[in-house]
Amino acid sequence: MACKRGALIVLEGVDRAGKTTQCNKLVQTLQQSGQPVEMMRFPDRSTTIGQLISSYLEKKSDLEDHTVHLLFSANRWELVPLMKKKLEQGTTLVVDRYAFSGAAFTSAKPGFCLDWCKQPDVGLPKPDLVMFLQLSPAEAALRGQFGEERYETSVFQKAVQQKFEQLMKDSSVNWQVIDASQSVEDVHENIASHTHNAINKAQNLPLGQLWT
Ligand code: ADP
Ligand code: 2DT
Ligand code: MG
Repeated sequence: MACKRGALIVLEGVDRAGKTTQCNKLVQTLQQSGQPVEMMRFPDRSTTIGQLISSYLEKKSDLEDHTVHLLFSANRWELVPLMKKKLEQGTTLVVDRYAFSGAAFTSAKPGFCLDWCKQPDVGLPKPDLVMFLQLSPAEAALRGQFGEERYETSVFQKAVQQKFEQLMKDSSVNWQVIDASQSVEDVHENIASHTHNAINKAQNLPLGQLWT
């Protein structure tokens, strides 16, 4: 019998919503239950393209806005062969940010429309589940100050949140909004339950193409 494919699980959300914390916990829980699983994150700062992005985010270099948008997308595309291989081998991928961050962050800049921002990522492997960790700016503030990287300001984050809300109206994507204001454990239980369902469903479905 052919091996059942893994699921592509994405966590999105604003700054300090708990994406990285929850991705790590989810991977740990799935590993403990014997599920083949790996974590990925975008941007993946380890590649040559990722290093250009990282330097931009750290404000060590400036890049023209369209250019950096395309680099973020290229950073996903360069990992597609590896992602497909892992999924086909039955490994579930838990991904910290994906094309939705790409479209939300660039379209929050003046002069960019959401539709243009989505185009470079059309046809990427389609996530079986995208969980949006919802947290108000006031609750995020209780989790500490903004960092030093580009985009980490309250005005910009509010614009990004609005763009995510627009993206979530698209019913071709399996969105689940998660209340990220609960304890780490409670949020984890909710996320794990949605993930188990998505893994079971994905086994019998071909991998889709995003925004096609
Ligand atoms: P993100 O990756 O979305 O920016 P992180 O996972 O890095 O968020 O979490 C941001 C901060 O908030 C960290 O200090 C983390 O320990 C804390 N944190 C994460 N989840 C919760 C939670 N449910 N309740 C309280 N604090 C949290
Ligand atoms: P973290 O490494 O802390 O998640 O921050 N971003 C991300 C974009 O502008 N476009 C993208 O395509 C992606 C994936 C969001 C990464 C920062 O980069 C932004 C915050
Ligand atoms: Mg993070």
